[in-house]
Amino acid sequence: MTEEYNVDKIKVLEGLEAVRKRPAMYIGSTDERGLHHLVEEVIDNSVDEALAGHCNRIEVVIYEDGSISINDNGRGIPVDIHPDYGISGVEVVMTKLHAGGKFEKGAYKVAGGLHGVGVSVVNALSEWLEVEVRRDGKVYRQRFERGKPVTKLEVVGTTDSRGTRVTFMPDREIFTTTKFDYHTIRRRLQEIAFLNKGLEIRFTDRRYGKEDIFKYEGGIAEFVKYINRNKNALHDVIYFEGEREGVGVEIAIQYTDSYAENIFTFVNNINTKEGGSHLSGFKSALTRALNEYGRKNVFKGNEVLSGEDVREGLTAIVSCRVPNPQFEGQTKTKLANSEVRRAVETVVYEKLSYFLEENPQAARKIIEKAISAARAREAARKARELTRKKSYLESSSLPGKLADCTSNEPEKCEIFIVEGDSAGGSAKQGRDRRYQAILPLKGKILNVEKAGFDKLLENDEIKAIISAIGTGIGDEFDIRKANYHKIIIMTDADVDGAHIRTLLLTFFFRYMRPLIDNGYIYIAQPPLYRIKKGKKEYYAYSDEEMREIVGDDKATIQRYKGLGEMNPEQLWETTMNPEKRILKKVEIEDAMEADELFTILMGKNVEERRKFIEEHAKEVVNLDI
Ligand code: 0RA
Repeated sequence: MTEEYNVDKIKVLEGLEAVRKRPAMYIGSTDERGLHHLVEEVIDNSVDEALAGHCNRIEVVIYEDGSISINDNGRGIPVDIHPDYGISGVEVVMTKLHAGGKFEKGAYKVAGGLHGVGVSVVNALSEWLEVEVRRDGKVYRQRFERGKPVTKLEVVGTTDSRGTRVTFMPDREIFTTTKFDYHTIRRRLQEIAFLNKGLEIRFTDRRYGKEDIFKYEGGIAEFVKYINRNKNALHDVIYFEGEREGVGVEIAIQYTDSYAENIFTFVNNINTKEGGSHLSGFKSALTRALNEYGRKNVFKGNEVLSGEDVREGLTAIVSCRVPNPQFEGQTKTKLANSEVRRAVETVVYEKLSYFLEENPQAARKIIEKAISAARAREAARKARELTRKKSYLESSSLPGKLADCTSNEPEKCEIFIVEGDSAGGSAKQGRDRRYQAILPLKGKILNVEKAGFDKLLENDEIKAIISAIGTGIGDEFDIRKANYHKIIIMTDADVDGAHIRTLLLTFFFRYMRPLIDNGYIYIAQPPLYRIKKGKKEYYAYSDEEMREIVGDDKATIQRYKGLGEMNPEQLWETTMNPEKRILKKVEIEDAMEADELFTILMGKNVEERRKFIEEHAKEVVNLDI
């Protein structure tokens, strides 16, 4: 051994110092996302009070100086002295990691994932934090700086109200940005208000003079109505709740005439993006209840509705209260508790069957929608079988236009989906044929938002994409069969290019969603300008960069209108060469916003679309979803 074991090197980190040393271990990251976890954490504590039935109002204020306060009318953090620590409850909650025991809040505490790390973590990562507690007729206050108390817990007044107000300034020494985003916080607050009927949430952003009040007596039923506001609903929202094995189940359902499936699931107000046991319980009860009702009342022959059939055009919220939630999955947002599957399945089957019997008109519309989905699927299956016989969709015989790569290792392979035959030609010549495949698209691909499953498989461009990628679509999708781990959309930097890109993204989002969730989809960034300065050549990918390169000496500027204007070498150099190119990974932070975006951008309502594009001009141009 060359290095001696050195006891001095081992330093046992204790308390909040550990949090300041390794903030990412507690809040995931120190970027904008981590910053907003701080806000989430404090809000969660207030919402926990609401869940326990002690609080019906939460107030969030962002101040001009960039600090934020979260105020609630809950029980207030205990102020008496903790027997083990000899300090007040407030100080325990603010300075001890995972303070439990005497100050345990019990019942539906949020736990797992990045949530439930404790307000002490927020305190540790704040330049300063002030807590005000209103309890037993008195107002108490204490201030901390970078996690350390700088005042005692003092009585500063009297009051006849109760509650807790936490005000903090995130630490610039920790975070890469300390600017709270109005939209991120507003969206989450509205979501919390939808999920907790009757809870009033006020949000004020003094930096911009904005104010919102969210309060929904109808809870998740209003949530579903809100999500479907730009779609054509087939019936009024169906809402029911129940309890089994200590698990609270709340469901809201509404079918529209669209083809998309939108199920959002929550556990103790946490968005379980990866689904889990509650989602599978819901799906199986839905399929069972609708088939049974159909058999008794609607079917003429021996029809059987599949899961996909009964979920076409469905928007649903599944919200559960689970005493000890266990989360798994890549982002720790997949519910593992098996008792929840049984609870949700029982409640949904019972209550939905009852609803269908009591509301034959709505029931008929829903069953008929599912039957037509089943017919389209059956037609598509037959068509596929026909084309299979012609061995068109078989992975062994790829579409004629595809110039495949030679490597058989999907992890190393990429496919460029290219707009237009001429750019496709350049890409084929310019590529590294070992790892890069090229699939040129002739025209615009089908708008899947306006077409059903049967039309989907009649479209040549879509067929070519499906067979090249190899995973299948919908319920048959299997990511392990992907022929490429990078699927790169390469379109012109103009309006048509943007349109084709959106059409492709809509298709991937609706039918091959796991490709997006697993980070397989990318957007190529071709340069906007070629600049010649003397003998040197430069490429610029934005106006800003172009101005920087041009500077104040002489230069010739060529503006690229399309990929077709570049020769194979240029296309390789600027857009395809892994060493030099810029790729944007497509990430969907918020599935609800993506649904709204695609519904409006690709849907039938022209007036809505015009309004939306006016309001979101920037995002639509960049397509940063
Ligand atoms: C510990 C115990 C109790 C409540 C809280 C903490 C509490 C924390 C926060 C943070 C923001 N708002 C909050 N409201 C309450 C239970 C108190 C009791 O049993 O009286």
